[in-house]
Amino acid sequence: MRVFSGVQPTGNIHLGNYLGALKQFVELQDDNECIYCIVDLHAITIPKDPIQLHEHVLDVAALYMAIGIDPKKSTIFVQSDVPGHSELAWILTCSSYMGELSRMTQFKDKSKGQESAPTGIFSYPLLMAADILLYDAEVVPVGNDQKQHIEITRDLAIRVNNRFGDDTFVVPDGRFIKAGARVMSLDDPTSKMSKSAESEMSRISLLDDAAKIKKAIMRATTDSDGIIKYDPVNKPGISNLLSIYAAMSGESIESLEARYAGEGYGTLKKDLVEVVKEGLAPIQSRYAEIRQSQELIDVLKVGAEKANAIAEVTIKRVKEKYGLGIGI
Ligand code: AQP
Repeated sequence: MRVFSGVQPTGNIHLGNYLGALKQFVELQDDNECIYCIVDLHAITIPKDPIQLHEHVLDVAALYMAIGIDPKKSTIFVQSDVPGHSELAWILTCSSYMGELSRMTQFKDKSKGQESAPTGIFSYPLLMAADILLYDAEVVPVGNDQKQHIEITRDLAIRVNNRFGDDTFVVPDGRFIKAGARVMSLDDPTSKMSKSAESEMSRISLLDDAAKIKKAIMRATTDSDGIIKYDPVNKPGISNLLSIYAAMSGESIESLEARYAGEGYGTLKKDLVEVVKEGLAPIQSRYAEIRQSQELIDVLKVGAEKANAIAEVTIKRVKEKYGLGIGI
């Protein structure tokens, strides 16, 4: 299977990104042809400091490798190094409707309260659809928050295929995992953990030190009944901690509920601190080795060459279908 996914270089990758998406990236690379992108064009939908953006691109690339994405097995590259993403996004824009884009919940959330929302936030799903369709990807491992964007990608592919033939685009499927598919904010478990949330205590980044991990988990919002039970509707805080615990340790939520029955939240939180620290320690030490290395730049250059080679074939095919260019 051809697998494609990406992460925005908008800050340090957190447990939500890791458990919802990145862990799957690693699992999939042994039996599939995997293409993993750092989606910097998506990051500029909200203005970014250029020097910081560049650093974040390298941070994410180094984290990809630190969590176990092996450049010998998977292609790792930066989105803006492959012009086909922008080209296909425009072509898809011309096959899309304002109505379907206006219905995207992420657009509604991100534009809330703004008199005039940036166009990039509105057309973001078209660039994401282009990212996926450019590589004829069959499988897209993502967190639950991207379900709607996968749906619109499928709709666009089917619409264009109905017009020009089924050999135009591969219609992709999303791949969502159970535990960790939607990690919630630690200080407000009714909203998702996010890189751009103001409060540092809302998330654990993969590079956080032991003291920050402890502080964020011990302060995590829970309820007052003291019962350790997975019930995301009525007990979102403790349910979030249980699902992080399960995803990081591999132990099932049911087994955790049984093991901690009758214990206080403090005991569960203390143990979770250790589980998270142990899980992140090897990632952090590998990251420190890779981040300043020449190997990182070499991997991204080779990755861009490989990605461009695939993208150019798709762009040529799609342009022919639409009657664009003179076929050079
Ligand atoms: N809280 C989450 N739980 C599970 N999965 C999540 N993902 C993001 N947040 C959670 C998944 O991580 C992958 C990469 O996400 P992204 O960086 O491309 O964009 P995002 O979804 O917008 O992530 P953030 O952290 O919320 O970034 P900001 O704050 O910059 O918008 C995706 O597969 C996503 O599903």
